[in-house]
Amino acid sequence: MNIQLRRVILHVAVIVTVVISGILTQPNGALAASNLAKQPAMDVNVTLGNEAGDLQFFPAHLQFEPGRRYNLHLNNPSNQKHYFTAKDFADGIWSQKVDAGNVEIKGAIHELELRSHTQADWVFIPLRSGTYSLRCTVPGHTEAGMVGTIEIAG
Ligand SMILES: [Cu+2]
Repeated sequence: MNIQLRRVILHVAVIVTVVISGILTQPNGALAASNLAKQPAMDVNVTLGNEAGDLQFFPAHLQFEPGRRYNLHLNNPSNQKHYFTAKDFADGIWSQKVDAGNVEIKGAIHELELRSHTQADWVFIPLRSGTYSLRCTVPGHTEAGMVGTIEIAG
């Protein structure tokens, strides 16, 4: 066997080994998550308070389906800060990212504070079905009715 042919065979063997080991070491969960993360996001808009100063979420009831990718667009058009606090809900989703201004935050998110006249996009995939409470934790706001429910149905 000449050296050229040996080199070619060695190259092919290395490539085949790399490809096969790549397939074998890819966990199914990671493969599924990466496919889910690429599906188009469904847009959902929530407004925290309003220009008139009402202490409410608009809408106050949100519904999601497990396994679908969402872009929750949060907008605070009011003259004060508000929180989007739903910790149990946050435990039941896979957060892909939060996009806020020029910053993109990746990883688990549990609570967002939106200052006056700011917006943020929360991209996630619900995993566990259930009904979760939502509230604004600014002192007095929950008591004034700035609460809601988030349902992951399915
Ligand atoms: Cu508030």
